[in-house]
Amino acid sequence: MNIAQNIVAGLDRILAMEVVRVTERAAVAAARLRGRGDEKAADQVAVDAMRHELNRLAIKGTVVIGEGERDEAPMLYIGEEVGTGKGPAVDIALDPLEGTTICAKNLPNALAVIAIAEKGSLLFAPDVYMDKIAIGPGYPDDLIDIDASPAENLANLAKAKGVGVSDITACILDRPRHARLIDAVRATGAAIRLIGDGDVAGVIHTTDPDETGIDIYLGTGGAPEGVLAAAALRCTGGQMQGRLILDTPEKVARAQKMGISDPKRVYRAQDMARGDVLFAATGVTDGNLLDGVKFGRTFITTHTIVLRSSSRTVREIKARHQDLDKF
Ligand code: VTB
Repeated sequence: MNIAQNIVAGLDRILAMEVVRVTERAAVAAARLRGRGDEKAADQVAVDAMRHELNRLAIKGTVVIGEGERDEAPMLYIGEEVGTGKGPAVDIALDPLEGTTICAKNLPNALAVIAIAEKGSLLFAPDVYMDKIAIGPGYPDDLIDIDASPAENLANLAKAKGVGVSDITACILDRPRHARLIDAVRATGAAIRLIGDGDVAGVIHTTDPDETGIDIYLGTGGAPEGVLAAAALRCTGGQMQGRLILDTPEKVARAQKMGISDPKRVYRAQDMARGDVLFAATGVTDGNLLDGVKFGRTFITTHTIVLRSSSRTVREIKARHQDLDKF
């Protein structure tokens, strides 16, 4: 097969294989610090490891969603150029350790995550909160509506799924700000899976309810995490809506600087991550969809999911790393 055939639509499909190493490496680094109570250290090693591997990819990448603004994040900051520079120009959204607290406490579903998209096709989201709602694939378009009440959304979902509302489970971040949302969902009879952190995983879990037990994601979390989750949903199918919470003039101004003119806009998954998108996540701690990194005496195993929007292929890659020196 020649290179022209590889570039069927959008991104070079070889990248989907190559990108696995990037999240694997970050996950292994973070996993060494699982359960040590040191979130910062776990994040730092994941960032270092991801950056190292990312810079070996044959891309001309720009970090669009990263560790923060240049002055606050020395590595993988927004705007940083990554990759060898010899290859396609791409946008990158990443979170070397999504769920630093989960990792520090050694709780489920910490991930190393990356999304790669064609240049200019990822939402340049400020680091503010985003109100989010998401469901998995196989439902009629526009079944969920971020402006409808939780009761309406849950009733519509249950009806479309052919079950009662009490058979539906919603995933919500366990935060005081969600007290009213939690009450509203409980009033319907639906169940709630409360998570401590990690709403990228929370959204992805809606795409496989039989495996994860989660049908819908609701609530506010980080906007950067919203873009990462949207990238994953673009690949798996499913629906998501998000709205930035720009509740101070300072935040509105910050968003405006990043090109966001309508502060109340509702973004669907396809508005946050357009065109051809690749997404990879490696489990750091054991989780509902991915196993965490396992350290054996002679090898390390990693479990990664790799998704591509143009083909909708979902690949799970279990790797046994025997050259331990490279980590
Ligand atoms: C979520 C979650 C992250 O931040 O976006 C959350 O996915 C939202 O912020 O893992 P608060 O913690 O302020 O509620 C994390 O928990 C941490 O980045």
